[in-house]
Amino acid sequence: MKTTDLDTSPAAGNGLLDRRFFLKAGAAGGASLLSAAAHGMQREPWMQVPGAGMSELGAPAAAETDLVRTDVSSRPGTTGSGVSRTPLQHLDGIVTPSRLHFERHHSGIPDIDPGRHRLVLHGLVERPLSFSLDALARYPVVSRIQFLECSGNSGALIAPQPVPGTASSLHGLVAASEWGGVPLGALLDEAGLKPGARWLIADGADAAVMSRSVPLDKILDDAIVALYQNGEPLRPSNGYPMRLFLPGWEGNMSVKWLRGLKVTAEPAMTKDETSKYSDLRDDGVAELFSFPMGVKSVITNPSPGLKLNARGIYQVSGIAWSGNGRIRRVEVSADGGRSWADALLDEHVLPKCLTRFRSAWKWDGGPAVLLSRATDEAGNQQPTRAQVLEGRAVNSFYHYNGMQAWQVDGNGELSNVYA
Ligand SMILES: Nc1nc2c(c(=O)[nH]1)N[C@H]1C(S)=C(S)[C@@H](COP(=O)(O)O)O[C@H]1N2
Ligand SMILES: [Mo]
Repeated sequence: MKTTDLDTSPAAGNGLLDRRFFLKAGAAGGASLLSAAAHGMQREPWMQVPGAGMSELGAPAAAETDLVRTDVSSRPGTTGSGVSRTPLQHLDGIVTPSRLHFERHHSGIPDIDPGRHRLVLHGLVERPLSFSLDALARYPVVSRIQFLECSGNSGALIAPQPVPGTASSLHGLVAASEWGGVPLGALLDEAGLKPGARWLIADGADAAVMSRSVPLDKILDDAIVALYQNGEPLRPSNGYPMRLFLPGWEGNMSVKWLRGLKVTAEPAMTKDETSKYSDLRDDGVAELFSFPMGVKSVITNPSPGLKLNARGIYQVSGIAWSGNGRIRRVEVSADGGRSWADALLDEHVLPKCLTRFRSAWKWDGGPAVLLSRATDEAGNQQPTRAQVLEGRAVNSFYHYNGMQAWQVDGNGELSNVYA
């Protein structure tokens, strides 16, 4: 089927096509027509010798040099106090390979002896308990595919002028994994809550002793002590041998290398929930405990660094997520937000998970501004940048979930702009 045979009726301005386009358009992609020379049918060198053997550990194809975490950086004078970012623009689907899951450490990755590590549950409980890794692994495990996002993600978008960046450098502190672990409610049941128990203070076995207060109703709702990530035991950078995982809530609260769980009546007001991870308003009030991550989306392809080489039909694809539940709808604009068309959502639309969306777009070779906006099942619509910044103090950067605009210039290069 030639592209010209396809229904390219517009769904919104500047070339956005109906989202069902790709369902019927098998041949809209970049395959070249088979010539008489039948290029690609000769016996290539790699067909003339037996291939390589098996190996104990898999690795990506050597040619895929972009499949690395980006912007790996640590604060001056430290080795492990910083971040690395998920290369969002080089991934598709919804699951992030563990080796590309972003990292955020406040004092590096501790070298934990799993045999000696203990999780201690104490405070307002009838029976304080201590769990070894073996003991914990004997409890029933549940698993779910869910996102983890640092609340500092996308904070660069508060800059008064748009900073140059890629989907990864601007938004790469988000990832989704299949997290497996023991529901924390089961451990609390065993310990027995005392009257007045309302909060749980979780702390980690790293030198930063990251500690956060979590309301007990969240714990009883869907918190787990995660032991597995994408089917294998957690990786050291993501909390081995165990971490707290709080679906949909700001990443900071999912305490890695989980060591202490203290049941209390009041929050502990730790440094990590007062001076940090709080939202300063322009009236001087700091809002504490902004737990669920707001509804958000970003177009990952095309995006800066991925050039459009020729005019024609493209698949515009990206990820959307919400800490409030499922994504209900994603819309895409190619004219800077003047008109919108519904994107197609991939089959897996899971609660508190990345959802992959796709739109068909016919680039006419001229300038365009691509945007996406997501709506979650609770009815929250992703705000504009101006809406997010309203009422915020200057430099208040946590929990930024505004729409991302990518400008396409006449050469097919993309850049971060404010629409
Ligand atoms: N013990 C401990 N837990 C921690 C941190 C930390 O530095 N120490 N960083 C937090 C932050 S700010 C985030 S965003 C997530 C990042 O998890 P990841 O490194 O698995 O992506 O872990 C959280 N849990
Ligand atoms: Mo974070």
